[in-house]
Amino acid sequence: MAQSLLTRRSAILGFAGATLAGTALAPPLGARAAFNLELEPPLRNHTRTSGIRYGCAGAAPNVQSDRILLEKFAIEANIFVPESSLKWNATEPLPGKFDFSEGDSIATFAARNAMLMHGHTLVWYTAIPDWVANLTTGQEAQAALERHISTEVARYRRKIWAWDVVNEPIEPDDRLIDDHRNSVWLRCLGPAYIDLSFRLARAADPQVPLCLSEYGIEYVGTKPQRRRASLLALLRKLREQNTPVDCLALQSHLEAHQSFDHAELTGFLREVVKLGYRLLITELDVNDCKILGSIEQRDRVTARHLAEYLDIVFSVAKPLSIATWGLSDRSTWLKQYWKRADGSPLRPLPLDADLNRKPLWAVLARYLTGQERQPT
Ligand code: 9MR
Repeated sequence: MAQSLLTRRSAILGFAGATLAGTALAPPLGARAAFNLELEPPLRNHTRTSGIRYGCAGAAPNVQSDRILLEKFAIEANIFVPESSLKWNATEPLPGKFDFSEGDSIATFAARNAMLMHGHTLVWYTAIPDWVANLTTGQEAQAALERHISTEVARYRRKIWAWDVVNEPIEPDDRLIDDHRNSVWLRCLGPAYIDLSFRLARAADPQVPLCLSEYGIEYVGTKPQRRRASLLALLRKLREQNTPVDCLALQSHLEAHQSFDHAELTGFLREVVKLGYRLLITELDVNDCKILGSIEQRDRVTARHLAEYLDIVFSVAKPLSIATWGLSDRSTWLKQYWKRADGSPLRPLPLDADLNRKPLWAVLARYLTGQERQPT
């Protein structure tokens, strides 16, 4: 076991450009035979046949202390999503003083393991340094966007699979025009900040797919309904303006206790695709905070929930990629905000805290083959 781990580690980390496709996985001690998931090929292997990439979000290797988890990233995924390393507060903490140490560390790791990066994210209302939050005029904000977007996008040209250019532009609770989210960008430039950001990104890299990323559109209820309507209206407007947006990034932070609005979500996605946008699933996790029962029962519920969701998306269009927000339950952002009543840890990701594959992993494997559901 130690020997095979060592061999795998050098295969993963040692050779620039080495691919892991086809890496055989020894079943870890304690794996449950019933599923036999450990013998299945890694998720990234399916890209060859389906064209769909699998990614996961994590911290940069130079800040990441969990080397074993990092190895699993390279085994399972062919996209590395910097969870925070490319956000404005990380890359331009002071005006014009760029720091790409974390982004570069991920780029190096990705190249060594035949992975691409998903660019997350250029323009967001949060994760910005004070000097950005305190901008007050349109002129200042435009100058900041121009320098930031052109520098960052140019730096990672050909290393980025797709860019989340504008992140989370809709927030009905802010009660502003067209449900735009309140942000320094909206205050200084009005809704035109979105068009400007995409044009700057396109100028800095004419090839890379550019995404608008949003969450909270999956379920029944007045708020998701309003988000879908306002997001669709925005996407329509951007098309009319010829704004260079290629894709809608569906964040897909799912909650297993909620009910999908099948008809509305399907209709929304159909309209988005009709407008010419491609779909990506970019921040997938399945929150089991309110699911009662044993671990096995909870895992069954989350797996069913994910399958139900992917069925809806795949019935409209095959997404270009599916990325989970993390890989293993040992490290998930949800921990900070959600606690289970029974005090046990959440299980929202494809691998458990011991890095064993779970039923959620199996659902992903099924859909990543691209054959589970054909668009109707
Ligand atoms: O998971 C991320 C967390 O570690 C960061 O502290 C936080 C602020 O930068 O962002 C989290 O990721 C968010 C993502 O960037 C955008 N969609 C929602 C994600 C979860 O909050």
